[in-house]
Amino acid sequence: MQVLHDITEDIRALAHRARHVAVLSGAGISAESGVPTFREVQAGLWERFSAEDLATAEAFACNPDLVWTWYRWRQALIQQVQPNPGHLSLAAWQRALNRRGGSVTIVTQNVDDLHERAGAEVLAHLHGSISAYRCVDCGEPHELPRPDYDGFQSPPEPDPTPPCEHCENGLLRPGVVWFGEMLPVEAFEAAAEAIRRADLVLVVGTSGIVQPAASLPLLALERGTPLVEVNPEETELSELMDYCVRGTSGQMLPALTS
Ligand code: BJW
Repeated sequence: MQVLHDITEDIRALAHRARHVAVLSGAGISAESGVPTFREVQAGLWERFSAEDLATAEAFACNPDLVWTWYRWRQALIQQVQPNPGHLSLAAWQRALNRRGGSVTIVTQNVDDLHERAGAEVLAHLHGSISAYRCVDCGEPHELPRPDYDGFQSPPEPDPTPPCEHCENGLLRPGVVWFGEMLPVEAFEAAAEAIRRADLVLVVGTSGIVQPAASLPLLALERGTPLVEVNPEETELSELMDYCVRGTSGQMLPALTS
């Protein structure tokens, strides 16, 4: 494993030679847009809670209004922020490689839509989407108006969780994957296939703590496919990498992909 603090000619050459690239992204890629990462300390009403404690079915069952409001506030914040140069450069690279008959396949653990708003196509949102809703009882999908919180302000007091208008029995929940829940099987299999097919795999802005997403880079390792991490910090996955680029995705991805 080689640790780099800038994009060197070697690594740029690796990126230029690749025809089929797979990217596994995590919360860090959206950090420079202003979306807090999952494992940093929260602010305002939320500072007493860790994100890991709120992202569970048990937390929702115990205190649905609290968990509901946390998600609506995060959705409001995500709507208010913009894609950053990390998202934009991956989208541009995807278009450029597509034109040359290659591909950049993006697999994200993020529940935001910043890759898409940057103009990229995303193969799989492994942990779902923060703007999708369904009933906890009957599973009926629901569309809701955008939250009217100001995501930049101190988060509001808990709001009541809306009931399902379809079965009139259950409450609505966000369409995300909580701890202890299965990932969408087709999305996970498509992601695994993209990593197996790739001739270069980038792992960007993820701590590599959460399974099974964190095991996807092992599929590249098994095949000897070059693995490159972009993250300012060492992670659980760093040891698997050929190169660890120690910098932010907003700075390093434009240099790597141009
Ligand atoms: C920058 C940056 C910048 C900062 N530029 N970088 C095997 C062993 C042990 C446990 C398990 C296991 N298999 C399964 C489990 C249990 C569990 C798990 O993994 N637990 C771990 C905590 C140990 N997994 C599950 O429960 C999964 N389900 C499952 O396995 O089902 C099968 C099953 C069912 C029943 C019983 C048993 C098994 C489901 C996992 C779902 C995860 N969901 C969440 C919440 C989504 C909704 C929401 O957003 O609220 O997904 S948790 C949270 O973590 C979220 C994220 O997508 C995910 C990953 O986090 P990520 O993206 O890595 O963010 P951070 O914050 O951790 O890291 C940010 C990184 O960015 C850092 O490294 C920074 O340095 C970096 N960074 N600024 C680049 N500018």
